[in-house]
Amino acid sequence: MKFIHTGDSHIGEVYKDRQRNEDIKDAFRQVIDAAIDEKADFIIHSGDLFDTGVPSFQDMLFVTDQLKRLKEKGIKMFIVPGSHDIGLGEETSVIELFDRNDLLVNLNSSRYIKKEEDKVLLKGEVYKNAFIAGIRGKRSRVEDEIFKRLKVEMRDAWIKIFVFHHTISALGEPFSDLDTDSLPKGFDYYAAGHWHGHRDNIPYGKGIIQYPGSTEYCDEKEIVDYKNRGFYVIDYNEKGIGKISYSILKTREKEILHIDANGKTAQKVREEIGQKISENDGKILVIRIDGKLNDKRSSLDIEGIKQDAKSLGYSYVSVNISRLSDKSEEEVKVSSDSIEQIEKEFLEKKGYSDKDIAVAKLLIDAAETGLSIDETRKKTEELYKDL
Ligand SMILES: [Mn+2]
Repeated sequence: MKFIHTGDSHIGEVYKDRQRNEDIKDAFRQVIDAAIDEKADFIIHSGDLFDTGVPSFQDMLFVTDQLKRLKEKGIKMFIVPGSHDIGLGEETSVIELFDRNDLLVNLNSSRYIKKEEDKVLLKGEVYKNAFIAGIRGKRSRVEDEIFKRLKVEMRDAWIKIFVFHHTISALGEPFSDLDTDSLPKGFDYYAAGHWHGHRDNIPYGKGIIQYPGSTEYCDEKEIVDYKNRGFYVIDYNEKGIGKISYSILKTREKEILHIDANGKTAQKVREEIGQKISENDGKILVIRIDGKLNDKRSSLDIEGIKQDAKSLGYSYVSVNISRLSDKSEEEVKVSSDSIEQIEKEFLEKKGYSDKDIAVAKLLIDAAETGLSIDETRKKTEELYKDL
């Protein structure tokens, strides 16, 4: 027996770039192809099938077509709604629409989960000698209380799979949203999603936790940080889990350029980039420019740089100047001594109007005092009325 574990497909408008959004769809299509080619018994999807809880009609049609291909081959997909699949109310999800149309199995559909005052009863399903249960992700980053009250109705099977959508503390990432120990015990395979990196074989009880990562790079940071994208193929039999392999998806070649702009003019930086890139067949290009430019930052023609690269064949170009400074930043010398006065003087010298400075002060104060969004909005409106 064999199943595929994938997650974080993010079908939707992840990028403001048509081609990249098509790439994302293509990666999902490759997973479906693999399930059919490998004659998988079923697919486990650990959430974020869509990038938004209200996907476009076109994106829903695309997913429908892919799920129908699986259904024709008798391959079921078991899924939990991810943080991105969930609608505004936290409880509903577009995933349920596909469940009711019998195109996938939503493991958090009301037939599997029952909330009582002090506990949450979770049922799963035994399918092809595997017991499968799971808990959906959450939209907010608040620690999920549901895990503390969880009672799983365990059933006998060759293997037991638990599907979830959280960044566990064991990963050591800066933003974890679930204490690893909160996961229910007694499963053999913990199919994790949410964190887009790829991490194998995290021991937990008698089982293992696995993150396959997203099927495509979902932003510039992921393009730079992650080496490749893929999904797991897991063999199992009456003795439990057998061989596990990580199947690499075919994603575009990528090129990461680091440009040191120190003491260079904007024109020189553009020329240097021009010398470092060359004709190609649809690569992804990320250019990170840092240092101190000997020109105004705004004189760097980012659109022009992108056009230069696109004319050579790059399919997607991202230019990152968040760590680029320019010489105008030195020119501000402040003489005030209180923090509030320094902020005010700095902004005045940078040429901001009294109105801008008042808004900036309000936002700084709001951040410091932890003012709620509603209160901040109310105060901002009051401020504009006065002005
Ligand atoms: Mn995700």
